Amino acid sequence: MSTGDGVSSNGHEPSVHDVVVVGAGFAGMYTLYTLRGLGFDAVVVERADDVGGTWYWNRYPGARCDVESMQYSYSFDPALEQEWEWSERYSGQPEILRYANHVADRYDLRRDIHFETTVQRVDWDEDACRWVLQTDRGTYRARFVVMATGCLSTTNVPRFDGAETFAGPTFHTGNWPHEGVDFSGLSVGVIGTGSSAVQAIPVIAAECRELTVFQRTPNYTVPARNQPLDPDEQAHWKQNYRELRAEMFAQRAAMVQRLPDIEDAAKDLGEQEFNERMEERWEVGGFTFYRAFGDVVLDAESNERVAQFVRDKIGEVVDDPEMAAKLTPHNTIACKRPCLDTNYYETFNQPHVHLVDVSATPIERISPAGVVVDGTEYPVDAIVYATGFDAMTGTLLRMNITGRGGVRLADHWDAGPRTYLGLGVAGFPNMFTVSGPGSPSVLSNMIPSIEQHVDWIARCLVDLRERSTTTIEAEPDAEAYWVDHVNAVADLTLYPTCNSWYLGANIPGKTRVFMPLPGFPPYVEICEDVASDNYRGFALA
Ligand code: N01
Repeated sequence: MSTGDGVSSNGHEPSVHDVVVVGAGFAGMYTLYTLRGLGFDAVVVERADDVGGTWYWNRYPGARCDVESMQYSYSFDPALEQEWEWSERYSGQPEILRYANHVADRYDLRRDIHFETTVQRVDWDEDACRWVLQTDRGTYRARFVVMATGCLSTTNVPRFDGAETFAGPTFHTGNWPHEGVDFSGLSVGVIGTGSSAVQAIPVIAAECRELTVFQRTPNYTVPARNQPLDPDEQAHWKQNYRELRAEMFAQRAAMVQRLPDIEDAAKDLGEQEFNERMEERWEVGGFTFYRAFGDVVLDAESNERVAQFVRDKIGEVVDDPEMAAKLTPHNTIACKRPCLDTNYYETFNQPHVHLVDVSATPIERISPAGVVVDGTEYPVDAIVYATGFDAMTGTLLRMNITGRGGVRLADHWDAGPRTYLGLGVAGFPNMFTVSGPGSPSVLSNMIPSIEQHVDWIARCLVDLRERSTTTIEAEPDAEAYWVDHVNAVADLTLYPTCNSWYLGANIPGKTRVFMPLPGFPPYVEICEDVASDNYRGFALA
């Protein structure tokens, strides 16, 4: 089968394909599965030596998904849904990686995945109407390219003076050694207090001799209440998967909560009713906490009330008032990615756990023996960078992509990422981004979001094939309209009020633009509508 350009799946040039997919995480694997099933000659290139993406790289102690297991899985094959057994309410990284491997084996995906292959350049060849991908293993040509490169796949390692002089080992949570790390007997420094650190700190603290956490911004976190998955609950999901998946898709973050979403305003409730509702959700655990009211990320007064509830909890959990004060955030709650934890605040009651506030006086430098803040050296044997990612755009921009007329994606996105629907970019024909900037992506449950994007792309490729259309490209006006739309939706919320990675604010020099689009169901509707309306906003040639 071919896309009409003479390149067949049985073609003699092994490096020429209908579609090259970049990345073998959940997005890349599902893209390959789907396109192969539709008769396209698709190949995946992946820099790692195996599948799993995020779950391949993020092997830090305590790494676990914040989305509940029964909802963080593929829905495309009912047989797969039925046969896979999850063991905990939230799956740990090893279990999710086992699942990714199971999927790769079950559908024989590896035969079309070229591992240990890093993309170095991606250029649109105008005359041949093809993409040319230069990798460290040779050149690939394809009519279409699908960037399944993940939203959090390029690590952010801040430049600290003297970092290279440190005598001990250093680790980044997003690039953890596969053989694991033994911290027993060591004094460990952790830099950062985001989601990764919130998960890793209690586990590292349980193992090491001394733990010193360097905190720039205190974080709100809500108990996850992880536990073994109740077999009856698993059976219930398996018996009702179709209805429950439909329910997930109707939710703004594409996941069903344990307690119903309530849409009233937090600021309107009496003291007792407010506290009862919050307490119940604190006990149930998970993101349902943020769904107690409809306006937590919309109204500053309501937000402050919910934030104060968590601040009071920190005061109750942490014994030392000085430590509690340092751990207490004062910014808007949930405008950064909310964290879920297992004994995070409790960990700071342990005598061997120390907290260094680097908000007013940043880390000055790294010395051979430790971390220096405000002239004081904190000796550590090992440093864990839990400092996050150059999110959403970092990986795409590092691939040196040039489109029509040799225009660099980096230049086109100079003032922040510009896409149409988070799927296409003007001037970059036949290039699709899965969970790209401008789509719900990281504000939603990633696997359903990925499936929605890949299904849309697959339908589009089939439509193009049937019409013998060779290129599809976002129109500049449609792209401009979409960028305005994403900003307008974000401006209705409190999201832009924090220095978050959603805005690119964690990377020095990165343009601040709110990158994901809040609201999954209306987005899905728009995508359907665009496709049904002859791909409105895309030029077909
Ligand atoms: O990264 P982060 P992360 N000096 O950017 C600090 C997903 N995730 O890896 O807040 C000192 O959130 C920085 O401080 P500040 C999830 O979407 C999912 O933890 O910028 N500190 C912050 O505390 C999450 O949001 C799961 O002031 C510095 C920390 O480093 C995303 O990944 C689990 C610094 C970085 O926090 C990223 O989380 C884990 C400096 N120079 C992660 N630079 C799931 O459960 C940065 N920091 C699915």
